[in-house]
Amino acid sequence: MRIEHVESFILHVPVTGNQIADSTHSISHWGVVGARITGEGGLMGYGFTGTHAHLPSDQLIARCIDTCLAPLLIGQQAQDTERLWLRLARHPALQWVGRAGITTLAHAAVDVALWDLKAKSQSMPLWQLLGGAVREQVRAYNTDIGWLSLSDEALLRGAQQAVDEGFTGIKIKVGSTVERDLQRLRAVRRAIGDQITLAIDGNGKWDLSETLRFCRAAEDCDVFWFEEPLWYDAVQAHAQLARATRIPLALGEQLYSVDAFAQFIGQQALAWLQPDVTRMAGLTDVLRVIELAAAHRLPVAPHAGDMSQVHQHLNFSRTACTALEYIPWIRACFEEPIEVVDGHYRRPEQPGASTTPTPQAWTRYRQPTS
Ligand code: 0YR
Ligand code: MG
Repeated sequence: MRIEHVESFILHVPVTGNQIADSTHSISHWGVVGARITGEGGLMGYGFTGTHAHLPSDQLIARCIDTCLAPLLIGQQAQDTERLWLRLARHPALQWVGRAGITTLAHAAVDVALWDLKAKSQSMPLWQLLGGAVREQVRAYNTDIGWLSLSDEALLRGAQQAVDEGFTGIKIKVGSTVERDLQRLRAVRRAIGDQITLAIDGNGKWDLSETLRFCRAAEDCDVFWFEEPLWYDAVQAHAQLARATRIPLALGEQLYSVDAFAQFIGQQALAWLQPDVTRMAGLTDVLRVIELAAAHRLPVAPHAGDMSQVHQHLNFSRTACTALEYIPWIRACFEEPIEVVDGHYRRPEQPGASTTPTPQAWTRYRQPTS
């Protein structure tokens, strides 16, 4: 199928309660910055990256899609996802000015749109195109109850409510002060009992000495994983931490390349890998990380920059992907929204990658791309 048209789009969608914070970010909206690719015959594929809805930087991503990537795609065969991935990654000018960051996010949106188009053209949900379902149920863990901006009471109430709704896993944010976060972690563990997995996420805020102090005191809380405990690129420090604590370490949402994952694995710094199709250069590159994980017998829990619209297809079709984040902010924007029942994702059945926005979302949340 010949690619006829490529166009960027930007949606800004409010988050739960209109404001949330982790240790590093405070946001009111999630940015859905995407590409719509039209093939011959008029079939459309949608893909997007996830941002903090800052319009000037979102417009840089949109401009990268429209002016740098689109010209390399027009006239090409849409189903050639691997070849087109390399064509974009080897862009004669972008490779020099930006091997990571905005260029990667733009590439992510385009790559996912191509996979959506390919799956739609074969009338298959993406998980089927990727080889078929490997499991009946995909376990969801709820992050949306755990923000640092929540009061202690709201945190406990949300955690209890998630358990009552059937979630078997939750994740809470840390990275404020060691004392406050320890007290909240202990209170949540007491409230939910010992049958629910409880992960924590530092979003890269603390240094090694604070993190070590926290980990020593937190080890009796049965922490499922500690995500982004340290600065994102600090491979050696993560390896040192991994040797010093029994708490399993996880990260990936700030890594842009397969090589970066390979470095962390090589230093035995990680127990969980968290690649994201919106943060790496799309599904094509994340599939490589999943292969790498499988080769090292490491589990994968995709990070939800796509709010799991796309990642659910990975968890249904890849044995290494054994847990999936749940944050419901943008689900109502899509023709086939993610749906979690009794703590498990319902398998999507419509053709494509579950990335097609509804006409209502398209008019309600649309922002100018320039
Ligand atoms: C705010 N998930 C994360 C929120 C989330 C962030 O940017 O989206 O906390 O991406 O760390 O694991
Ligand atoms: Mg995280």
